[in-house]
Amino acid sequence: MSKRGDFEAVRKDIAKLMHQPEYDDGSAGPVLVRLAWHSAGTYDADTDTGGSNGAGMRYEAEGGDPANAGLQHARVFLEPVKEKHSWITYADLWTLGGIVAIKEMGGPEIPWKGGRTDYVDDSKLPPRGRLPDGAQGSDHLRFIFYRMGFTDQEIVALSGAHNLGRCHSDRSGFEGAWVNNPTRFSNQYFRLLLSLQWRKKRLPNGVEQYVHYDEDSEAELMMLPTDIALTQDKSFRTWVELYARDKDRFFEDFSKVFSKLIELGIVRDEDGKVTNADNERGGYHA
Ligand code: ZEM
Repeated sequence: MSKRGDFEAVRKDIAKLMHQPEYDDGSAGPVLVRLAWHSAGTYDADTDTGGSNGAGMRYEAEGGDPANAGLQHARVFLEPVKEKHSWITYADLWTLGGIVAIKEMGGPEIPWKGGRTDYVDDSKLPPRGRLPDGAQGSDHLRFIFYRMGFTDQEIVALSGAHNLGRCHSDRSGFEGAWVNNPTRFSNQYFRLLLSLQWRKKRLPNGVEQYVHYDEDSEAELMMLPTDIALTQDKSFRTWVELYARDKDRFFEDFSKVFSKLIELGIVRDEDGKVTNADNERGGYHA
């Protein structure tokens, strides 16, 4: 148990659980990043519903969304941290988990503030279908991400998270990793998107993705149809090209946009205190 509000102590314990020799590529990092993203990426700016407040994935309505398949692994990784620092809310823990994982995998420092609530406000629950579908194209990406208030540039920067981790046929139906070293944060994803020949492949389960056989590593790399769409759409492509040649700019922009993502629907006063978290019921009160 740490002192209430000692987020440094929590960060340290999250960093310690990153190394998971038995899991995927030996790291809890990628799935932690995906948990943070899916916890926040249900936000709808018009109706002010969804977002990380409430940690709704603990419950079937959101946790059982097929889009969230596999994220129980991330929640299980974080459970000992929650047990040790029981004062932290799940909503804070899941977003902080993503931040710490990105840093531990060599990514940028991302501004993070606590104060999210675990109180589930039924009027703020997101319906299913708010998260993107990898089988679609650029219109769908805009439909999903404009709803959250993101621009084309921000959509491309966020997509750079596909430097990390992999697809699992038993979770999404897609299969494989985007890059050769999927536990190291870099701009490799953008470079490979532009430099390799991607051919469409239909998997035995009927799902279509793009693949490239890499001679050096003797591994097949993959891209989702939505990833390929970023190279085919004029406005998106400009940013793919920029991030492929300028890693620092990618890190800088990714840091900003990920920070924006995990603040969606969180309202703060000038001291940074969250004003729309019901702290009486499941919030963090220092
Ligand atoms: Zn992902 N993502 N994502 N993504 N994602 C997967 C895996 C990961 C899309 C998508 O359909 C998928 C963002 C955006 C988008 C990560 C981070 C972020 C998988 C594979 C799919 C199908 C899931 C599986 O089978 O386990 C689509 C269509 C997106 C629209 C642009 C954004 C934004 C992210 C963070 C900023 C990460 C880290 C993974 C790897 C997870 C893992 O378990 O290894």
